[in-house]
Amino acid sequence: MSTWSYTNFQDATSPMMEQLIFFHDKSMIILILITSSIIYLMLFLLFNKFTNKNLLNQQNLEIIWTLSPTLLLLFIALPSIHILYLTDEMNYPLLTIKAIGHQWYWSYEYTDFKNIEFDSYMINKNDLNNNSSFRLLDVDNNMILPLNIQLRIMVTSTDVIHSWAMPSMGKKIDAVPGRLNQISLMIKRPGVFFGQCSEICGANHSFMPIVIESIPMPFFLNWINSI
Ligand SMILES: [Cu+2]
Repeated sequence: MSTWSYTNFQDATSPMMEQLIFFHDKSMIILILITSSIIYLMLFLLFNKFTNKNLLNQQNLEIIWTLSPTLLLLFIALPSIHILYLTDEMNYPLLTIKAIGHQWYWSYEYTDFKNIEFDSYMINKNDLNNNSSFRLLDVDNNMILPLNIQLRIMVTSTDVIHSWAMPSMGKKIDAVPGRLNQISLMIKRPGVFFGQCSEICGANHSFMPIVIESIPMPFFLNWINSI
């Protein structure tokens, strides 16, 4: 999870988030390369007294400084589009869970099983366990999901637009009333992961966090049977 003054990405929990972080790092390297070379050129131009009588018409130079930015942009655009389309890929999900936004809590329906649905409210400040809970992030009923399984989350809302977001998995999708949005998800690590509603949805927008608890498949089936 993200803690105080942590400005970087959270550790990736899903393969898609790993790819997003790789792409971010790659484009940052290109960005630094461009910025530093431009700064160097500008300073070089400012602080020297050289003149070049041939610089009035230099076709070769113009070809180079038109083509090189084009190529750089292509090197950014192609992987970006690749990842964009990969995030939309469904990959034959084995389990579907419906996440429904309400003012102001989430509810989850495990539609592959009979009558498994529950609400997920933030734990009030007064009810927090000081040793083990996180203020404004922990909920009374975690969304429990199995590890290493292709999942599908269907997201919708009953009142206003909310947004279901889980940063460590690279997922964020709007919960729109009357519309069913879907995202695919594969969790590669066991643990408890935190997200928050990411669409300003009313007075208690800040108080409808999302908690995913990922556990191995046998434990998940035990949990399903125990409900
Ligand atoms: Cu909301």
